[in-house]
Amino acid sequence: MQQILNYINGELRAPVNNQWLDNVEPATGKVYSQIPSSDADDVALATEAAEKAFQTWSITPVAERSRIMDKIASLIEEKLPELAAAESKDNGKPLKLASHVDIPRARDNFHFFATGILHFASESHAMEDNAINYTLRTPIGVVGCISPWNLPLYLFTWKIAPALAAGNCVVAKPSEVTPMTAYLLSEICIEAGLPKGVLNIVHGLGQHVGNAITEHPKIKAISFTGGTQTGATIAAKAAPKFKKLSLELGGKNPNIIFADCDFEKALKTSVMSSFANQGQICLCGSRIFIERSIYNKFRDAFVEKVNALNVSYPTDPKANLGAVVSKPHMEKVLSYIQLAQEEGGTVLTGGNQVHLSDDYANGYYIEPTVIEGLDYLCRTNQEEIFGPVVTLTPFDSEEEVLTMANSTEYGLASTVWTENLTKAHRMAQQIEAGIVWINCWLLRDLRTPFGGVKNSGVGREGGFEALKFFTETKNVCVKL
Ligand code: TXE
Repeated sequence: MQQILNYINGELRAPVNNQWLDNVEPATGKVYSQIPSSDADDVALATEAAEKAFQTWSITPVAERSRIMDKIASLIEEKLPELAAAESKDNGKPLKLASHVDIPRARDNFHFFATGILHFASESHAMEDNAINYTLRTPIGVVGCISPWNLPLYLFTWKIAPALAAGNCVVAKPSEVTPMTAYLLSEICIEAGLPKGVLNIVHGLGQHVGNAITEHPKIKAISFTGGTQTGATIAAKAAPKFKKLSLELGGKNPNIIFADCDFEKALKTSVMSSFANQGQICLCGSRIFIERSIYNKFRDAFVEKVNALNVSYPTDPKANLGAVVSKPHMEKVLSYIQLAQEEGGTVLTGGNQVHLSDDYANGYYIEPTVIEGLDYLCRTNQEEIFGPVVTLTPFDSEEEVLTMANSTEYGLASTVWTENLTKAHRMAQQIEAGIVWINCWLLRDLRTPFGGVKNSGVGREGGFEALKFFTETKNVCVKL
């Protein structure tokens, strides 16, 4: 049985306590590898290595940091098939999704910040009374990056790349549910010649490793993506230590479809925004609001397309949906489908666990599920399900749909479908979200600010926002 290792001070090593966790393949429900069940001792070693490496990495010329990071990007590209296969096996997502989305984006994250750092500048402010101010943005030191299981390498590198580019050293923790590609990234970093201790990857449980990262006095900033509840736990521990915090949390995103939309485009994209990655993307549009005059037409056409989706094992080229990430998560999603029916919803299609055959008989598969007839304030429409489940709700006016869209504790992303530009901009202004897509979904420019409001998080990732997060800002005022 393969045992993956921590990556500390440039070496692949077992956890100090020699304790291991089973890693289950969602497609089959079988244990296929083991990961370190590390603890505070491993985080201490990683932090010590990072602190030592920081003395050099922080003053390494930006062009050299950029070169090494671009080498990592090239190696991710070179090893794309192996990384995609590992990601698909670890997460349960279709192989073609890992190949076309997850791993290319991980490559792009490294390439983007390897070049972005070359253009990162700061301001100066001249004063009338013969003085000038200039702003210095310097690396923080050792930072912590904690990431989730839904887009494992994609989100892991989305944090690590800007942190390294800005000259910090990192103690990173991938989800214990999907550790494999983070382990393969360790090997890539060694091959790329990343100096030892610059990046350290510690595997294990959130309450042991994640918590130790949050608590460690020498780790000055925490960048976290995951559940809102966990985000609150991290914030409570980090706040008294005055650590910088970037929290990308849950979402319950509205997908608003007006009668004057481009119907076919809205329909096709809504299938994607509902069920991509088995609905396990914090940006998925899980609450679909449809203007009443086209409600029946859209509902029927949408259900017809959903019925044509193929739930299958991840390496099946025909798979539109693969397995959800774990047995507990499958049970959580199925419990919400049960709740929806108790709250008065009607399941228009789906609603059941899918039982495949042979090797996949014990995998975690759920039918794409569409539910109508629920009140917009019921739990099903207020709580993040994070699976292949969407609800349909008609609306009669902009005011009504804005009230419903903004009614949850979340505010991450939203989608608006209308050919009326004025209405689109009016909606974008009033929707409580960090991201508004108009006539598109998941169209991403890495330079843009990324993050949510309310219980969807604090701070912004992306572009210079990320580089500013991972630097300390100092103003120097000089009397001329
Ligand atoms: O997140 P967790 P999970 C949502 C989604 C999902 C829920 C839980 O609703 O069902 O969050 O998912 C580490 N201190 N999203 O289990 O538990 C943990 O080990 C420090 C939305 O993935 O938050 C993992 O590495 N770290 C999200 C990471 O935090 C802790 C994507 C995320 O785990 C910790 C995924 C602690 N006390 C889930 N406890 C998005 N916004 O994209 C856990 N961790």
